[in-house]
Amino acid sequence: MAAHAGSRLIGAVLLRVDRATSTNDLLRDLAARGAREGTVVVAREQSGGRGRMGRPWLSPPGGLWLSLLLRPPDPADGRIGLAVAVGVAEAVRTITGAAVGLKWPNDLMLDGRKVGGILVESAPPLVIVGIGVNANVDPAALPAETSGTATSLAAALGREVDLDAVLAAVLAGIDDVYGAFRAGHLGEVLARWRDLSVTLGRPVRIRNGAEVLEGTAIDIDNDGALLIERSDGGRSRVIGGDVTVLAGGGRA
Ligand code: BT5
Repeated sequence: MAAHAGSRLIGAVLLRVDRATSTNDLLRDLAARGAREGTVVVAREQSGGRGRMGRPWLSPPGGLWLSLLLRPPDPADGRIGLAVAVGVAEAVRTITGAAVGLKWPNDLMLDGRKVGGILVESAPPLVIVGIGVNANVDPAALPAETSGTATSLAAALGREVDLDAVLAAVLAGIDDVYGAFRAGHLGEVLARWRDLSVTLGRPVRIRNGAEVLEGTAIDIDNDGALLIERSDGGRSRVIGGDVTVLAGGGRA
């Protein structure tokens, strides 16, 4: 493990490994052995990377696969994932110039495709946040089910990005937004999320298990839930699920 200089929380302790099954699991083990808040684990590749609800997350070399340990005021606060997504998206935009946006709740989007995702696993009083960014990954090497829906920074920019520079920027970006989050500046964090959103103002379909809901995504509320205006004019408040942005309508 190597320590950074400075007073930053996120990445003050940083462990790099060549390969992990899942960096979330590796960090969970470290947490059980007393790792402190802000500890980060980065793997060059994962053999058992996962997304939400146990879905597989393909993690070949060339991507940015990391997990970080947080001890937030309320480990069940769903806005943690939104806050981390803001930090990652802002940093990637600044350091690479790629116009990464956010799709509620946890997707990093680029050119209408998924370029990364965030997995929040609560282990009270801790929270383990996994972050995957397809940096220099060839989208053609990703699973067939992602064909046409996934991209990478390199594919979109037409050049490889400097993984270490992206990692450093992402850690600094999360440090910044998590600082605001911990200080209780939720309004600011949610405003930054809205600025990056590719969901709001758009017609969407939301699947949550067997439930399907369609309408226009109009906002996120103070708790980070997605507010939908249905075609019958009524409103729904969504706290989980998978959002598909439907073609047409609204702002980009
Ligand atoms: C996510 O889940 O988007 C969260 C992904 C989190 C990955 C990080 S990597 C470091 C840390 N360690 C882990 O084990 N995980 C975290 P979800 O929204 O459920 O999206 C999963 C779906 O995305 C899958 O069912 C596939 O369809 C698709 N997918 C899989 N690998 C992908 C990839 N590399 N790029 C884009 N889409 C992918």
